[in-house]
Amino acid sequence: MASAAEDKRFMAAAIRLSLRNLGRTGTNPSVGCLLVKDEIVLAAGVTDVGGRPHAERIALAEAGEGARGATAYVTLEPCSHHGKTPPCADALIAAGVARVVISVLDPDERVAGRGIAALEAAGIEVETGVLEADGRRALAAYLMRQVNKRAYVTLKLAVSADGLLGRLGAGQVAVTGPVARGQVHVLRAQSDAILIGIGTAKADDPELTCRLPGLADRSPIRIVLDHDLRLPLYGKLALTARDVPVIDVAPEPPGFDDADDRSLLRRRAALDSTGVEVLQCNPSQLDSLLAGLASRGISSLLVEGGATVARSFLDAGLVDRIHLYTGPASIGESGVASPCVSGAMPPGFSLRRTMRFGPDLFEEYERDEECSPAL
Ligand code: AOF
Ligand code: ZN
Repeated sequence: MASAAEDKRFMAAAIRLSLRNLGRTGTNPSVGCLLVKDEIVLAAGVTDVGGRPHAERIALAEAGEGARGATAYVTLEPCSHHGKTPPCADALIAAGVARVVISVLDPDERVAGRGIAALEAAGIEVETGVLEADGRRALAAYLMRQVNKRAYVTLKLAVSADGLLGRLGAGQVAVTGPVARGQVHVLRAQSDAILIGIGTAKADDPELTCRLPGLADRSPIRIVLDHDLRLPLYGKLALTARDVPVIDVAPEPPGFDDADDRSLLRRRAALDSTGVEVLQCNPSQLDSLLAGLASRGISSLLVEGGATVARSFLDAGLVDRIHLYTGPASIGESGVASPCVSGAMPPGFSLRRTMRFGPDLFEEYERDEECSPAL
């Protein structure tokens, strides 16, 4: 019988493994599973790209007969439903697994405790809630969409030493170095969608794709908040919209009654012709936008710019996590102030970890539980 410390050690490894396919499993969570016997890992599985096969099936296939009598460490309760794949609980039972250790219960109403019940009914010993806080963190986007029906929001800010985000009218200003920028590309790869405001789209002409070697196939959907349909037709976003989707969020369709409306309609038709999708949703109603994105299967949203957009998400109470990068250089005059800087964060957020990427400081802040929607 494994000790509590051993259970935590193997669960920590399973959680770490689950991060491998974060952002690549569609609406399905990226789950990690280890099969362990006599303190030796026999097999490991992580939910496959696209969401199937599930983690347990991959690990069981690898272990073969060796799974008999083993302990399975799974970051999410094994499924009990016949969805696109048969239940993992049945597969664990059939393989003769003796014990199943789970971090987080699955809120999917087709599962919700039934996975555990099936395992226990078959005489398997089940332990739940092991490293649950870490497990929830790794599954946060999935849990947010399942339970709260909205996308989980990470706000990323790159701030100069004097607390500024960039220089007005100067286009992209390098605030952080290449290692920190590489980290942002990893974060992009783990996110289902990335969002900026029209001001940033016009000033910076960003591409917003993930351009790290080995991760270039993992670009998120790109979203622009664009009240007046001003997204440049010949900017990088519109020009690459047929390769990586771009959603331009604009208010209700205009009427036909005045010249302004007619020009909006013309711009809309022009955007359509580039492959950009115009999504009708008031860009000021961020909660309905996040709900709309969730209903399209977008669980994680990375908000990347600029100050106005960051502030509106913060003011609406819709930021779940902040990734703050602080570079060593100052921007000085005509700089745009960041809504938050190291040591002066909005109330309700706590520092969770700090790292150095070359000359840059990275800090991750998480929303305090009492200020977060229930997960
Ligand atoms: C597991 N292991 O690795 C994952 C699970 O459409 P399906 O059949 O793929 O089912 C999707 C649901 O399965 C999803 O909502 C969640 O409840 C569960 N995901 N379960 O046992 C896994 N990814
Ligand atoms: Zn399953």
